[in-house]
Amino acid sequence: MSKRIEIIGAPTAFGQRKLGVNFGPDALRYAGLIERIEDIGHEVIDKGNVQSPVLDMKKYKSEQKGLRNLEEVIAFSNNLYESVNETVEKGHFPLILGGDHSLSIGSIAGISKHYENLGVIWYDAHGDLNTLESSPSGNIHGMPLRALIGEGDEALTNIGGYKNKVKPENVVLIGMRDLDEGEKKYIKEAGILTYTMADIDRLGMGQVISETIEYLKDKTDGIHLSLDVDALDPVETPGTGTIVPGGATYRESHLAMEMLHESKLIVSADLVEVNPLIDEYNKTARLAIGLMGSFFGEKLL
Ligand code: 4U7
Ligand code: MN
Ligand code: MN
Ligand code: MN
Repeated sequence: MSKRIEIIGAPTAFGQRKLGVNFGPDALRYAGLIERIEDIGHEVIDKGNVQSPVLDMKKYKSEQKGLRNLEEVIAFSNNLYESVNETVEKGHFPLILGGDHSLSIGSIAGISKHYENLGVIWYDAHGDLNTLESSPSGNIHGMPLRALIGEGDEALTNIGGYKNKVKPENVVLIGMRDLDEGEKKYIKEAGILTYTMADIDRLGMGQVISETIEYLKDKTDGIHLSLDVDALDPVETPGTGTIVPGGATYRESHLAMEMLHESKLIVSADLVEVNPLIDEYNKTARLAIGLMGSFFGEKLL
């Protein structure tokens, strides 16, 4: 079944402190993302990049108290929300290219509006479940999932004019290996289904993805994939701002993408945290487009 996929570039670096992640969307385009998906037989429309507020270098580099670059993150989230919302209204598949992971606040706001029970698969080394109080950094890219669940700064939880975009029981975390203390506590309290790297070692990625699909398929009316490239081992994806050793392998990640494709349950995706300025000749973007190949149904034979 071929799809109409709309690519939405989300060139934001405001959620963290390493410039260059805002060039992620173009790094992915230049590595051949669009051709790769078209060759599978899908129709691809590139909507270009969402408008970003101007980045004031002095402010960006300064020490800030509280939520870093909050105003810019809010402005950017509103713009992205509008674009994603429009794509879903047209019935097309939104593929959002990041940009740091704070963009999911806007992207999922635009998607969840159209679903009663959106499932979310968070493929990441991190839970991104901090609030300002639990965050060791103040960086909003460590907080999007918690904001989407409805906790944290009022402006962030209310993007799109509504709250509680995602229910904790509709979330699955995969690839976890760097959770802050507050996040661990919250995961247990909220009962979020979590597969750490240790779980992946023991069960195997195939079992992890089967269980994930089984867990979400009847209680959700669509599933969003949020793919942070730091879920993979830094050997595969060095070009990302917050690397953590011991990640998912190349083959494990392809297997995950192939199985998600076969499930036919995924309605939208973010591909985030690609930073070409700290990469090795765009290696991370090249790996990521291979993953998108598997995710959209490319076959080896
Ligand atoms: B990413 C961190 F403290 N938890 O909050 C934080 F370890 O989107 C990292 O997953 C967050 O890359 C990483 O700053 C956010 C840190
Ligand atoms: Mn993340
Ligand atoms: Mn991460
Ligand atoms: Mn990261």
